[in-house]
Amino acid sequence: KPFKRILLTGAGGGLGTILRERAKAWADVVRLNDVKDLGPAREGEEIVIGDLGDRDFVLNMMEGVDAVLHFGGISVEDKFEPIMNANILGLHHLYEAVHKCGVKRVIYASSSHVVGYYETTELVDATMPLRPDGFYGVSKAFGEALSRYYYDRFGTETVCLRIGSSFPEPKNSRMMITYLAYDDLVELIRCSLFTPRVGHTITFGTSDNPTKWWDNKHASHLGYVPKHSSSQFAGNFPDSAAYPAAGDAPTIYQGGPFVTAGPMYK
Ligand code: 15L
Repeated sequence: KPFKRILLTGAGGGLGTILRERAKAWADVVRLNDVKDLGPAREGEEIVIGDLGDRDFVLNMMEGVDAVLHFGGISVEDKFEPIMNANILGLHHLYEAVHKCGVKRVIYASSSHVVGYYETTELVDATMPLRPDGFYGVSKAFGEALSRYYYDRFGTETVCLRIGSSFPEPKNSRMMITYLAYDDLVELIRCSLFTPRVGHTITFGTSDNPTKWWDNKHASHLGYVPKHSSSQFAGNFPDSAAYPAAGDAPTIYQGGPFVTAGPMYK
């Protein structure tokens, strides 16, 4: 297999659970990390339970790793402190460890919420200024900046995946636009892992949905071609073609409900 050992963080999360099985095609061993219990290790797996906010833990976890799929951390809007621990401090630990252990490439689960404050009438590309829609989006923006720095400083390659909405199927009209089928997610990661030179790439992760908010022209070198589309679920959301229908914030802005979720104070 191409890699000896891939580290998958957030292995117990929504996408981590999918990748736990799918990453096996790419590495002899998949090392799985989460803060929560992951059950027993299956064939070809190693399990390391611990907190990304714990520096020594993260440094030890990286020993012997060739590539990282970083899907760990807080994945929705929350109070600043947990986001700071897992997504900001944790990311700093991760890149320190990546550098120390000479890991060549990181696939970083960023989010479309780094640009959630663009309006739903705008077409956004990877060179446009960030407009996060909450603390969560700000933390993902930090990850994009930190990984850029590690590329410029040390040549560590990262592909930042600005994932839309990756679920079994779209749950509302907005997700008809942001939907990323699991198979397309896996294909996007495969392209991100095996394209010979990626430098620091930012790519939007969606399937080939009828409506598009994001222009992936700056990531064409990845060769990612989505095979799925939200169109097969159009019947579930009869008025989704007219989205946004109303004039309230969650439909004006791409971030949808995230834009009004924060800030959450203690
Ligand atoms: C995200 O970034 C979240 O991780 C995910 O749970 C979804 O809510 C998604 O965005 C979305 O915008 O639908």
